[in-house]
Amino acid sequence: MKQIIAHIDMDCFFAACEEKYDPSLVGKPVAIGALPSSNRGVLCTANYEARKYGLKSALPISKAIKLCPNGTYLKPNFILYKNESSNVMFELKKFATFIEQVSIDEAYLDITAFAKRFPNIEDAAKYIQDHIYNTTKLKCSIGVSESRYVAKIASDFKKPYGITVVNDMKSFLAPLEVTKISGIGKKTFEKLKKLNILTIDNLAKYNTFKLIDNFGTWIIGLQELAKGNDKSKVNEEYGPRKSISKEMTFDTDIFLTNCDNYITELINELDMDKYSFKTVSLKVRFSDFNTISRDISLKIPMTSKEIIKNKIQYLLNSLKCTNEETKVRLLGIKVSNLIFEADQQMTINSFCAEC
Ligand code: TTP
Ligand code: MG
Repeated sequence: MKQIIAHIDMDCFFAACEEKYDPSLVGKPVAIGALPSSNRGVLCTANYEARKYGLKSALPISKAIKLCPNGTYLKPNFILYKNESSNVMFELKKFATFIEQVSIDEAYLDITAFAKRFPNIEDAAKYIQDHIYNTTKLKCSIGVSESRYVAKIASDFKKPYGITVVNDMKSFLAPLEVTKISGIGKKTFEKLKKLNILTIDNLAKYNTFKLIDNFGTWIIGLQELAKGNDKSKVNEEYGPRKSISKEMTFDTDIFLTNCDNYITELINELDMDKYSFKTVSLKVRFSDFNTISRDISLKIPMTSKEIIKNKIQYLLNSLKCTNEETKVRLLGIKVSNLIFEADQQMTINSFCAEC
């Protein structure tokens, strides 16, 4: 392999974090997300015990309770998951020349140099998997390939706690359903089916001109992926955070005039870490699903939650629909235009140096 890319995806991440701190949950069906008491909302995830009952991400809680009445249902603890995610990423960096975190529980690693220390790539991947488990007590699955997107498909291949190394991309990809290629959603799949394109191999071998006639030139990129042609690299580091936000969907719609306490609750839950912000935004979804958002910008970066509260209050008042009857389904707040503490310090230092 010219480059060796590993895609790491943690197993039932939110549920595994909960099990880590409450071992009594291990071996029992556990789901994280909406609570049975709310009867509204969906699951974020479920552990592998719960998946035997059909519980999974995005399943409405009302259905989940019917499928698994004796399951343990927990409210998400995002601060815990973020901390655990940081620990995992910290450990993963030890093996990668380049690392790119793409979500809370997954990352691409360029392990070309690291893998050379082992007799084969499987051993290198096993070493990483064991190290993550030993240091964080969390399990992951790993896919390895010369191509980023094949590595991602491979990490899902033997979940949980699996390792899949793809040496021969063509034969690995050929029998897979074409929807495994990210970018091929339901609609495109329906159209592909009409052309008898069901597998990745079907797409790879289909006449390119006929494909363009049916889909447009954008399909060429996907056909190249189907052929196993993917030259993309692991981008150095994950970029700085762009925003910090919190949303709340109400079990029963509330009056806009009664939002204050919920706003305070949302602001208290904002995990500001070491960031200051220059923009504050409010999002409101009304009972008819009409959704609006309003922003306000500050002259200088701030860290105070009191300021967020003042600005959100101002934005709420400016909605001009404070009709007593107006009801709200969802409230969201966001701070953006973020500056990380260290960068801010650097700016101040360079400013002082110029004085
Ligand atoms: P995933 O990696 O998609 O799922 P998972 O880690 O729970 O399970 P798997 O073993 O199949 O990888 O997502 C990571 C976390 O992101 C998941 O634990 C919860 C959260 N999440 C949601 O909140 N909503 C969703 O719809 C999905 C898919 C995930
Ligand atoms: Mg996962």
